[in-house]
Amino acid sequence: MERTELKTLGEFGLIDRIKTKFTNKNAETIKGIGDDAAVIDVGDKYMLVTTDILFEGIHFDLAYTPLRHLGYKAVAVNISDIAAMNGLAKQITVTIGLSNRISVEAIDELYEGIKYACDDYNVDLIGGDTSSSASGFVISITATGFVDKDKIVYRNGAKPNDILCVTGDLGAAYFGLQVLEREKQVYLANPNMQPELNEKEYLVGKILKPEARTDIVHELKEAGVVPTSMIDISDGLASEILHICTQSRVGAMVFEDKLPIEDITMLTATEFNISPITAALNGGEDYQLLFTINQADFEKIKNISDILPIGYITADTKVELALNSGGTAAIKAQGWNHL
Ligand code: TPP
Repeated sequence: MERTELKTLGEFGLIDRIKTKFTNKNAETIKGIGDDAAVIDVGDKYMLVTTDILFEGIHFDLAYTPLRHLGYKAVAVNISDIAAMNGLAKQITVTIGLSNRISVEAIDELYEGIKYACDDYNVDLIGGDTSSSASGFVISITATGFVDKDKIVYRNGAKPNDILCVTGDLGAAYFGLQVLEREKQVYLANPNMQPELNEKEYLVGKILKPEARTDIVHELKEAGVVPTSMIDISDGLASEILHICTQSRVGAMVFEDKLPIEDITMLTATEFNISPITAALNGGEDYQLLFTINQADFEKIKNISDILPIGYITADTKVELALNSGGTAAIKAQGWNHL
C-alpha cells in the first residue's frame, strides 16, 4: 500500500484532505470545517464549538511552565477561537492525560489556573475526561459559545478595500519562548545560577499567560460594527493573513512600518540576532485577533486603543508586505506548522 509522509501534506493540507472525505448531512444547521470554531444553528443564535489540544514538548515545557499558567492558557486559547468568530464562550470541558510524574498538588495547581480563567472569561467547567498518558502531559479543552446570527464573522468575508487590523503587539510571545529556552540551557549547565527574567517579564508573560481578546468582541458590539472576516493569531500573522485571503479569494497589502512591535521585543530581537519583523510575521502564539472591516465601519472604531490598522485588502490575490526600504515582498506562510 502507498505510504505518503505527513510532511508532504502539511497541517493545512491534511485538514483539507479530511474535509473532502466528509459530507455535511445537516447543511441547513451546520457550517463545514474551516473556521476557528464550528457553527451550529440553534434557533435564535449560533452556537460555536472549538477544541484545542496542548502536548508537553510541543506546546509547553514543564521545566519552565508553571501548571497554573498552563491551565489558564489552555482555557484562553479556546476562548480566543470563540472570540475569532465574534462570539463569547460559555462552557468548557477539560480532558487531561497524566503520568505518575504529576502529583495531586500539581493537578490542583493546573485547576487553579483553569478556575482563574473560567472566572476571568465567565465560563463554566461542565465536564471532561481523565486518562493516563504514555507520552507526557496532555491537556485538551473544548469550548462552546454563542453569537447573535447577525454578528457572526467567518474567515471568508474580506472584501477589496477593507482595512486589515490587529488588536495588539506582535512577536513578543516568540521572544518570550526564546528567553525561556535560553534560561533553561543556562540552568541545565549551572543549576545554581538565578534566571534573569525581570526585564523580560513582558515577553515571558505573553507566552505563558496569553489573554483572549474578548474585550474586543465587546468593543465591536458597542460600536455597532461587525468585521467582514476574523481569525486569531496562533500560528503567526503571515499564516493567518493567508488564511483570510485564500478563503475570501482576495489579496492584501500590509505595511511593514505599521506592524505593532514593542520596544522590548525590538531590543530582544537584536540580542538574539533575529529579525523582529520575521518574529512578528511568523513567530506565532500572539493570540491577538486579526480582522478586516469596511472603511465606513473602521471610522467608528479607529480610536479604540488596541485596534491597529496594518494594511488593506486588494482585489487581486497577491499578499504582500510594503517594505520600509521601498518595494514589496510576498508574504509567505512560514509560521508554525505541526507536521
Ligand atoms: N515549543 C514549546 C516547548 N513551547 C511552545 N510554545 C512552542 C514550541 C511554540 N509553539 C507551539 S504550538 C505553536 C507554537 C508557536 C503554534 C500554535 O499552536 P496550535 O496548536 O497550532 O494552535 P491552534 O492553531 O490549534 O489554535
